[in-house]
Amino acid sequence: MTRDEFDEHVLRIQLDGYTILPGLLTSDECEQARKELNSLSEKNMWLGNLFNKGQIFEIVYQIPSLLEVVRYFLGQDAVLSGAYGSILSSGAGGGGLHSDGSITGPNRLDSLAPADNNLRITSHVLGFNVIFCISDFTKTNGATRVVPGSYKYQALKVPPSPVYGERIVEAERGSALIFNINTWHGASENSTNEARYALFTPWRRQWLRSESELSRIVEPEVLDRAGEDGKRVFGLSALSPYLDLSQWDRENGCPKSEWSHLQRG
Ligand SMILES: O=C(O)CCC(=O)C(=O)O
Repeated sequence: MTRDEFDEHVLRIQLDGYTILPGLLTSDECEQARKELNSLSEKNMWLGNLFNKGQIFEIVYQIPSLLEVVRYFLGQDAVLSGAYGSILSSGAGGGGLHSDGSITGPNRLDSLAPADNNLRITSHVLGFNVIFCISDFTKTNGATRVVPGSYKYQALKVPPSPVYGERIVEAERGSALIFNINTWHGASENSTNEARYALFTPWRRQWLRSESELSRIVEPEVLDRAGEDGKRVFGLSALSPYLDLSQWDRENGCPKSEWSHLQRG
């Protein structure tokens, strides 16, 4: 990515709340990911924490140009907070829009305090969703739709769809749509006969509660393959201590026997 391209993506995120990074995955990588999603799905496996379920998915947090944009907004210690697959079948999609971060993040209704006056935090980017297009995203196959600029809207409640300005994001296979989690978005209807494939890879500020605690989920060999950067990406570089030092058995690397009930899985 050239400096000018980087600046343009930054501006798009600042103005519209989203941008499209083209050509992050090759056609071969998309094909491998598609096959792997189908195979997991045929085995009835949940399409979450994909980095542990197929080596092809490890690429999603190892693309320098993507990391550069993510870290520009979320800090150098931004953490991956999930990696999900989506197979949107014919006829599925459409319906309402939502913001992300409504379960464990800043858009959680129950976390609004009375003094917030029903206003969410819009001053800073707190998280992104990064959607990898494993299929071409077209006007008719269920591509994500977004409302440009909606990330600045302070009220937490999302108006019913169709919302003024909402648009379907068309993007080539191998691109990634990156958007501020405050952006109102949702899948559009897939009116074609083929499934739409995608990977959803949300990122958060390191100090924000993630969708999943990946530091405790990631397999050791997956972490190994991520190299030094893996510790940041999976949030291991800034873990809060969960035991008092006096409770820790240094020699054996676990809680002392009288505190063994505090052992983390
Ligand atoms: O399927 C899509 O295009 C939208 C995905 C979505 O809404 C989400 O990841 O929060």
